[in-house]
Amino acid sequence: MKILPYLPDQSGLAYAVGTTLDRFIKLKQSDFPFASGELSQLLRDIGLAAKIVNRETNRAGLANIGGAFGQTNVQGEEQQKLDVIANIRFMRALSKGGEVCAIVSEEEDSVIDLQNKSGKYVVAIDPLDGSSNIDVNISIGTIFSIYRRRSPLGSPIEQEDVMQPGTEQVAAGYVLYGSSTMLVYTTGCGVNGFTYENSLGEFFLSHPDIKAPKSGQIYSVNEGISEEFESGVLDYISSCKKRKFAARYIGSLVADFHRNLLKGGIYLYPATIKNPSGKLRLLYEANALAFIAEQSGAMATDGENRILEILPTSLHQRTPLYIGSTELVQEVHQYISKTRDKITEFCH
Ligand code: AHM
Ligand code: MG
Repeated sequence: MKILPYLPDQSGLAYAVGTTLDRFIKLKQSDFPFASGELSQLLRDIGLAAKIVNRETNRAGLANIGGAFGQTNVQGEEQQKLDVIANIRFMRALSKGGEVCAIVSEEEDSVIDLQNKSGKYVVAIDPLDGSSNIDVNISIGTIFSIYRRRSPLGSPIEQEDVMQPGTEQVAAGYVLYGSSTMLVYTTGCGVNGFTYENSLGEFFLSHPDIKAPKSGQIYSVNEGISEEFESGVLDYISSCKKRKFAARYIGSLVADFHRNLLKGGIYLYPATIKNPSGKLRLLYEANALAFIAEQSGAMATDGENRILEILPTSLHQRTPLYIGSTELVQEVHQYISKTRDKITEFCH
């Protein structure tokens, strides 16, 4: 009889590809000094809600639950039924878990105080981003940021708990409901991506320690509204064209960001006449992706300032967003500052 010894994974990686999300989160808990497991549980709750939303998303066409719900959200945009479903699913998961005291959601006008006296964390979430793509079977996503509350445990929620700059995030991530479903997150110690295996109902580590390329050849912007962009941004877009960069724009921030994170590229959503502060929301869209970008070696700004350092002043605050490969974001800055300087000179 021939007996072979079992040879464990030789890859040298502390966390091998194929590790389940739950196990990975548990193993990683030791990265935080004094971790009591609540953040880990919160991340697992998000993972579970993501599985449920993934199921609903896959069924959207079949069950005829896509389409307008006939309500508008706080930004006056038409709410899709799946937005509502995703919001309910995440709210439920976050409130039942017991780790969260307050939630800021794109779909809710006000901060939701969960009246959970022992909840240490505040979550800002866009439960289903890119919602205009639901009905046409194109990738959509969930974006989340996690903060530690600042006011004492047990006391009512304060403004300071919610209005924290992105630098204070303890974790952030996104779920991409695409050709496969992925969950990508960071707790400030690198970025890891997990792919969902439908038949097993599990997320498995598929993209350990993601590092964004320093540069790239993709630019992602809604050029249909470019007449409303400032001239520095237009000059930059022309320079991308001269260099024959690929124009790739899905119109789902998570999907556009994810592609550029892996392949190298830049996503731009500048200020426009219609949206002078940009379209995207600081608290539950830009901050999370900026944290992930920086953790992977990429960069995120509003054209001038680091996204993570912007002090929020309102819940649904918008910001221009330039995010992606560091060299490309730095380039667009140069173009923007050149033309802004000229305008300042002219005014003096
Ligand atoms: P949403 O939160 O209503 O879905 O809007 C956010 C989306 C982003 O996912 C996407 O990058 C952007 O809006 C697209 O905007 P536009 O259609 O103006 O290009
Ligand atoms: Mg959104």
